[in-house]
Amino acid sequence: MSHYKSNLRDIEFNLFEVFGAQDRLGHGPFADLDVETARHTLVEVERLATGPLAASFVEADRTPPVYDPVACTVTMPEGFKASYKALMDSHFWTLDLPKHLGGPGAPPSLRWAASELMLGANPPAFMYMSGPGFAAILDHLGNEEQKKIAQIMIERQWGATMVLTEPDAGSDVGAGRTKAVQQADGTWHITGVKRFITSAEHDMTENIVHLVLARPEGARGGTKGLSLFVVPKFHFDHATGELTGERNGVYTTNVEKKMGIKVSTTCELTFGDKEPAVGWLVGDVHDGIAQMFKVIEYARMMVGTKAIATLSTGYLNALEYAKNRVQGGDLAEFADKDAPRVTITHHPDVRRSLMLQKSYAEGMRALVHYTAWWQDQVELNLLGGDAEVDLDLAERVNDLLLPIVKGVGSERSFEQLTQSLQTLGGSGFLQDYPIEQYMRDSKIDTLYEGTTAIQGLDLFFRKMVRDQFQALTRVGGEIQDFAKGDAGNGKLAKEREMLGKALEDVQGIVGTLGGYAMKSQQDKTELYKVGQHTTRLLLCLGDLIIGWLLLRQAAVAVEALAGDVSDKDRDFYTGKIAAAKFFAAQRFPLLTAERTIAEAADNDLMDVDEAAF
Ligand code: ST9
Ligand code: FAD
Repeated sequence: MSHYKSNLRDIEFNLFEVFGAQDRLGHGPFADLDVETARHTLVEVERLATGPLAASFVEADRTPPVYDPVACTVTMPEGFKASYKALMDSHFWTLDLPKHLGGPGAPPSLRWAASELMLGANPPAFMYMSGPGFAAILDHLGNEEQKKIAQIMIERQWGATMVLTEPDAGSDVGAGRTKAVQQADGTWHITGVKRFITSAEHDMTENIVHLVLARPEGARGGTKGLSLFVVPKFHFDHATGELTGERNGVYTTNVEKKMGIKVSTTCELTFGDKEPAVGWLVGDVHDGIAQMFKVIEYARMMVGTKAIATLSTGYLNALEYAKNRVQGGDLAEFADKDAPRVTITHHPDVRRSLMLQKSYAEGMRALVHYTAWWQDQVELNLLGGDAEVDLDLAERVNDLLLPIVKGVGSERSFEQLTQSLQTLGGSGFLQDYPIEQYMRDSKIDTLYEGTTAIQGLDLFFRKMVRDQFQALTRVGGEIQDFAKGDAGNGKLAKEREMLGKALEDVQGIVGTLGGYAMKSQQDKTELYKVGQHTTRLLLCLGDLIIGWLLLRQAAVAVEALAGDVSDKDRDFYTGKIAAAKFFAAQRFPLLTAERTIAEAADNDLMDVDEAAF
């Protein structure tokens, strides 16, 4: 039995019933991929995900990769290798590629829909698979020779990594000390130690290409002094891709032992200790941090989607257990000790918890699809299709939503997975069920690709203040229009009113933090008040958007239920309405309290002596 419980019905609901992918598929730049092919693709991806991809989930956790410190190599577990091979043989990794590199011409919305299924079943396999995706970015940024390297990476299905972090440079990437020295032949020699590098060593591909941030000799400090280099594990003929047999001087000198995603190798990489570590400057320009952010933006969306996919399968596992577990009598019959025993789905507290899990899992899936809709608009603009909004706005809104997908997606998923585990009682704590592993495997999502604190700072300072609130105004306007409209045929009137109040509360928090930021021009310590509340803002804006999207889904469901529907669909749509109403009733009122807290901010906390903590 597969650990992975997919929710293709809900994915298709988002794609076709809520966000209208049928208007984009089969047209313009996405002409080669029509609705029927898209649906077929998703069914096939689901088959792969719940089957061969999910098959190594437990083995990969219990018998993790083995590191040989003498040879600096890693042996991967056999079952995981089989999952990885099935994934590569499926060629679904081409979905993310542009057409000139062999992609099928799929819009981001379909790509993320398919990615959710793979990420829910086996996230490390998805990450090892990303070599061709890295190649697409190298193709975009690189010079002619590097574009050829990108093609070789795809043809030969090489692995790839993103290499930023150092022992003293985690969130603060600009503190990196890894050095690059230019050689007479135009190449660069890299020296230094990077840590925590995902997929940097394994035995599943012929070569691994590292994209490395390093500081050229004499370059300025901070992120702006960093450049991006291509550093392969093995040297190869740049025209044919044939390995020359020569080792490049980049070695994995340690593999971390971790809480979760144990099969994903997390490597210390040492450059230039033995042979020189030869690198090539990407695109012949010194613009490393901006170039690396092309990878990071994708990876932040990926991490959020991974977390949400895990919550979804966690919830569905919990639901299945709850429907079968008989324990205790109906609360309304509490005086009758002989009353029949019931399944735990009858207990109000279990129902509360299950509905909270459902509303976050489905509301955050909608958040991924909403973000992907904006990404579709970006691509339509770039590829000459009929976009509904212009490129500038599409990019701004996508930028605004990324920290929410990543930061809120990871935080709420982990939080709600504790609820999924709780649903199973003591059994949840056992390795007989997948949820304890889900929790261990998903904790990383709040940490890598920028911790939650970093997402909160990014959201407020870059995506709001620096954007002059343009993207936020657009999204706020859409929410306002929905709240003031008549969606739901009278059945969602109370919830739309609550949405209006929730919007006001979140706008209140934004305004309050904006006020502190303004005052910081006179008194720099006002920024501490902002910094104490950026994570709060992130989570509150997340709840607002999640609640709004759930209500949009509920409005679609109300309409669908007015027509002829199958019994299965009746249950599905009824569940949509129930989740939206529940979320509005139980989460929106909390935003008022959050606003009160933000408005009452002072700097007392900053004055507490460290010794008093
Ligand atoms: C990691 C990997 O954790 C974990 C999993 C790996 C999985 C790998 C597989 C997935 C990859 C897939 C491959 C690709 C597939 C593609 C397929 C599609 C074809 N947005 O604010 P400033 C830039 S890796 C955009 O002054 P500080 C911008 O250029 C480790 N750009 O920053 C800016 O210049 P300007 C992850 C942004 O104070 C410049 O940076 N580590 C953004 O110098 C400077 O900005 C982290 O994520 C943005 N949001 O530095 C580090 N922000 O302003 C977290 C900045 O002129 N720390 N830029 O435009 C941070 O993000 C910090 O805020 C900091 C601060 C380092 C940026
Ligand atoms: P720190 O930056 O030391 O943060 C410690 C705490 O302080 C955090 O809670 C953080 O939120 C908080 N904090 C730090 N600075 C601030 C601030 N300015 N304001 C508010 N709070 C702050 N890196 C790569 O380059 N490539 C990879 O492939 C990769 N894969 C990884 C895989 C795993 C399993 C792990 C654990 C890490 C990986 N990383 C990778 C590194 C990862 O991106 C960093 O761990 C992350 O960016 C945080 O850095 P740090 O661990 O040094 O924590």
